[in-house]
Amino acid sequence: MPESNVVPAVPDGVLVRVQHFYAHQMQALDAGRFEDYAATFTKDGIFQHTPNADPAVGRDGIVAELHAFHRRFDGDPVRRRHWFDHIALTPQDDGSFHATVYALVVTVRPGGKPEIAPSCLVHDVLVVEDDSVLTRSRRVEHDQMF
Ligand code: SDN
Repeated sequence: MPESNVVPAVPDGVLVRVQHFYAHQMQALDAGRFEDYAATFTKDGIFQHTPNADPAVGRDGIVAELHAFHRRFDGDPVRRRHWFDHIALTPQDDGSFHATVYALVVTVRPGGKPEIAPSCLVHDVLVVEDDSVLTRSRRVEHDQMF
């Protein structure tokens, strides 16, 4: 039963598990541990980090896409951190959760100031089971592209 028309009820504990999951998932990405990041998706997981680009499918596809994307930073001593906030969960009829999340990508180079770009809206479908959380699909919108 919804708490209100706009704020769906979510079972106790799910939000904290999702926050914990996102922290590990995004720290894996920012540390360049692409296999670990891909392992946070279901085996058939779908990942689209940039609009109008073909989505990566499956864990091997996600790893390959991330290696290809990050080649632009070869020789560039850059640190990128993906900050998530405002995690809005909506239970789906099949037991999964839809999550819309605000994400900021913060980039820093040695001695430089942090730059924030892009600002994103993330659309995830999360499979939350007794002992695991996995991303079934992720589609990232960029706020400057409208
Ligand atoms: O995994 C994400 C990403 C992501 O992987 C991104 C990548 O480059 C690789 C979760 C949530 C948001 C994002 C956002 C991005 C931004 C994207 C393109 C760029 O940085 O220019």
